[in-house]
Amino acid sequence: MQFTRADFPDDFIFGAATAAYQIEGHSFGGAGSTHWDTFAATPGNVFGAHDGAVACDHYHRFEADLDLLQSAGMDAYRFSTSWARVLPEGRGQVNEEGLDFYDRLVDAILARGLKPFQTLYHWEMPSALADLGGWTNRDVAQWFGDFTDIIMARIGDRIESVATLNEPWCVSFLSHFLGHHAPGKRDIRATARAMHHVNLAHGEAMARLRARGQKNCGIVLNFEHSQPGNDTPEAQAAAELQDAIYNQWFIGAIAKGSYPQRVLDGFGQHMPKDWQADMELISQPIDWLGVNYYTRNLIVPAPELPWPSINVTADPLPKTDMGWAIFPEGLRNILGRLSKDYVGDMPIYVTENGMAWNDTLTDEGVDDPARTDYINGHVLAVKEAIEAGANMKGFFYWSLLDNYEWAFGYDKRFGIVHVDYETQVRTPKASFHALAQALKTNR
Ligand code: IFM
Repeated sequence: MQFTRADFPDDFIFGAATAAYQIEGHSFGGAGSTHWDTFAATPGNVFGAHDGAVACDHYHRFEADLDLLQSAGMDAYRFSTSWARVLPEGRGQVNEEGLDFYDRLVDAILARGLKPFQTLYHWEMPSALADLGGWTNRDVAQWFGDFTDIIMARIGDRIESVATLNEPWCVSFLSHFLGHHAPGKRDIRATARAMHHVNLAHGEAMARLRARGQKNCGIVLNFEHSQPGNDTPEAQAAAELQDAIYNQWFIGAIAKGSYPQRVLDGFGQHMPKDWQADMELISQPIDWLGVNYYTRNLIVPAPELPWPSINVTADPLPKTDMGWAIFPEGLRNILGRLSKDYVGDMPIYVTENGMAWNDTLTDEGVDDPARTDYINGHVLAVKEAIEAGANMKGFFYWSLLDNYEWAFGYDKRFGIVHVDYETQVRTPKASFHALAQALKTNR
């Protein structure tokens, strides 16, 4: 790595991120069915019909996994608390075993001198609520608020920071318009509703957190570098529309209380009635912003398609195993833009950044120089953003462990720790050691 801790402010933290359904093993400990279980059980949705039933068996192995994190010299651990583990039916009867698990997890994080960064929703909608329309039902905001109260009453006294939701674009657009994630809908009306209700649920959860006196409350949004695929005015307009849908809709609602007009022009008639009245709740102050960044997309017009009439075109840049172009400049760019146009001096964390690679485990371990380069390039981009004035407070690698990569099942490996899914043996990769070495250098 070409950085050490000395390149960052004293209070800048390094960590790694995971999410409940992707690592815990959802069949353990009395968790209820989620829409990912049924989506995965439906042919054609998920590579190999893989699901999160066992995943990395983190439910039983979390102590050893946290030891790894600590041994890398990290400062913090970003994890999520599964709604369906705590409330198997999404509301009503609480699963005490689930609460006990998160209690033990938080204590174990603290015992290792790590800061617990919690995310309340990382995509496992309880099936019983999915039956009622999930994110398309306005009541989801109250259901989510109730879950927030229940889990925070148990662990809120010990966590460092809490995010309401992870990547609302994925929760709504990717899952209800593109159909790639559960619940696999492809419906513009469902999309408009989900894109508003996910913000409303954020607002309701924020209000509940504030009422409890919870500190350090924020949200994790995903951003990409949306760039015109050629130098025509039509490609420019297509990229601006993609940027509005992906990069502006959520932060605009939260930071400014408004939605981009060019998106409303496209699906405004499908928005829930009187959505404007919700914008005050949605735009209440947050304490920090989490930024997940992975790639850029080259956008071209697709006039033959209905709204938004855009497509992604081939990118000449080197790609990760997901086919995602590697473009650290995009991270520097979005961090600068967010701090200038939306959040000012508010603390910003890179809450996810990482790459999938087709790793090979040998007797010597896993040699993954491409991942080390990826981390290096993106951490240096964060350093440049700090130099340009962004109030950056931390960087979390995605992910600590190889894990369940949603529609790609266990086929894609993002971890700095290799997981053998047959034996559950963990092997830190060369990138893990490179990062640990960089973090060992004292300030
Ligand atoms: O694995 C996901 C994670 O759950 C959310 N952000 C992107 C990661 C890689 O696709």
